[in-house]
Amino acid sequence: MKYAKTDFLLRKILGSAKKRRQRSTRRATMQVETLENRCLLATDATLGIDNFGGADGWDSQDTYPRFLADVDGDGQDDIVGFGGNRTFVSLSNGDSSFTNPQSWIDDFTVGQGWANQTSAPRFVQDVNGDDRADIIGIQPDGIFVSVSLGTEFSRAQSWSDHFGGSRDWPSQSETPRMMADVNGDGLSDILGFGANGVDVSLSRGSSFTEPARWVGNFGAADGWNDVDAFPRRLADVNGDGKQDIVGFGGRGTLVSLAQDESFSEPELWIGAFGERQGWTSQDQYPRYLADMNGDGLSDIVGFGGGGTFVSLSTGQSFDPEQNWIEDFGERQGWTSLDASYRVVDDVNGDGMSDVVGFGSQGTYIAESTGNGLKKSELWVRNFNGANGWSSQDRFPRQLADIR
Ligand SMILES: [Ca+2]
Ligand SMILES: [Ca+2]
Ligand SMILES: [Ca+2]
Ligand SMILES: [Ca+2]
Repeated sequence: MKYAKTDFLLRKILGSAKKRRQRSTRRATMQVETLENRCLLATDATLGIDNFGGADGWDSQDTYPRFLADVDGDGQDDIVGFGGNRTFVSLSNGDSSFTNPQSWIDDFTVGQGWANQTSAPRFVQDVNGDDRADIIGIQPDGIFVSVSLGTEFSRAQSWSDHFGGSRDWPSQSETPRMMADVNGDGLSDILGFGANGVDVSLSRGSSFTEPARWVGNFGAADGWNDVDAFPRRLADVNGDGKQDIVGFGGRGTLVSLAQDESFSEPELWIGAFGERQGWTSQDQYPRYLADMNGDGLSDIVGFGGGGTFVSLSTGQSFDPEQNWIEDFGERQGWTSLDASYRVVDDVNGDGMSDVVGFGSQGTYIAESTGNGLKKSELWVRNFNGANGWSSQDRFPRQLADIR
């Protein structure tokens, strides 16, 4: 296993070296040799595995998912990363920095059988109402929860026998399951986007209720048959404290508002950010919902070819989209969500969401001003493909090049 990992990394490096052969065969060979030594060192050293293993590990959001969520309840979002064997937390200091990653639980990772987000999705949300985000993971036999104790996560416990792998819930790509507070009680609930509609299980603080059908739409039967082509998100777009469904469909962006134990029928809120407007893939052109201007209504943030586009919510529709920064887009080198993960969340606690990008050198942040985004800054040299190798001059860029 250790050597397989090393081999895999070396293959990637050799692939990179081949591309550059004409320019600098000798240098490429030397770098590969250096790497081989460092790889063997890293994989042989037991204590170092999680740190250095991250070096070749944090390269897929599907296998090693990273989240932003407030796990210590100070109002600032922290980084939670599911590594090879441990789940790490880097707390936000609120002053343009994060603490170094610390292991909060030896669970919910590849090492404990959570192979990837497609087959074993994990979420980081507050399900017990103490304002600290918890870990929720779905396995074939149901939903498991580890609540945050502020400095670590508790042992995993079963909260529901539903929504696991079965005929009805084969995978996250066919039948995505998500979390959001849809009844406004402060506890995050479970939603399953099934073939014929959306089922909801409400959190009761220590378990989830039996599932109920809230809307007969947003499933494969109504054309939502591809999670990458037609992403669906949950966010409170009208400011009533209940999170609503936002679907990026063929015609544009559709909204179903959360009501009393149901969702309204979908309505087109803007003819933009949809497949026909060129937003053909969530991996290539990711779209999120986040409150960018601090008015309590969630807005659309889309990473397109030319940078980051924002469409503010009025509570009844979305305003025309505007380019808030020429960064984090395809033409700036952010070619896919898998290779260069981006997320939108409030990392400095001012109520306006910021853009966080896991780039080639580390974690970049562009803070929102309410009507634009400041120039991006490097906040922490970690949680990225180059983690641990960044002291080598050119190597981190080579890792980014080969994807
Ligand atoms: Ca909690
Ligand atoms: Ca709730
Ligand atoms: Ca709402
Ligand atoms: Ca807003």
